[in-house]
Amino acid sequence: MSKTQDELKREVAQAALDFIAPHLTPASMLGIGTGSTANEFINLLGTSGLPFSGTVASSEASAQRLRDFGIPVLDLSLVDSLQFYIDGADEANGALELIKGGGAALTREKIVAAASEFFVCIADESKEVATLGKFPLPIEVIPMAENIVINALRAMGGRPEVREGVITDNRNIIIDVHDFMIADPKATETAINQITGVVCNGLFAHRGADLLLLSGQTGVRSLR
Ligand code: ABF
Repeated sequence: MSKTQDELKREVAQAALDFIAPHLTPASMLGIGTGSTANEFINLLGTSGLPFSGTVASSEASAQRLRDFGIPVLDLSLVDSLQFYIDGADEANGALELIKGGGAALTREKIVAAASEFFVCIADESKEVATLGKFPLPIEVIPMAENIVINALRAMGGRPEVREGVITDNRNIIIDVHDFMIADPKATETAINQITGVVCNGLFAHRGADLLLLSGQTGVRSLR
């Protein structure tokens, strides 16, 4: 019988916990991501009894889930660095470059990734692609710049659409870029960041994952 999506998420979350466990000390600080795969990781971490001192969360939802397990959650401004960041993704390629931000938390996720010594990305293999861009690329934008950013993204060959009814934690809008096959993720990440009014884009290419764990019907694959 084939494994369900939930079982695949649990399996890859367990693989991440097994990977970090030997490296943890009572001083370890962890960055924890957002989404259903990250939630499975929180469930396992919360009952693991492993040594670590606390966490920084990439969303309020994850922070609450961590606190429900009695795990300390700190503000990143109080922390020097994070030993590991464990989070999901919307798409991942073989170079460990990612699209993230389907949950609109991309700016916070990018800051946590930047503060981390080692990023473990966890996903089921449905997220694996040869070329990034089938998943619409999320971009956080200052509201008054909506039109100029949309025009610039059209000029780059994408089909930008404002995500209706969504305001980010930073009081900005999200523009999702559809039909955007991203041949050079690092160059595209840089180019989008140059558009005035863009706060952050969901390409995690310059700071991609350090380890990508992908669960499938035959087990968990590890890409580094
Ligand atoms: C976060 O959660 C986001 O960057 C990404 O959008 C999403 C993946 O969620 P799930 O694990 O539920 O597919 O990491």
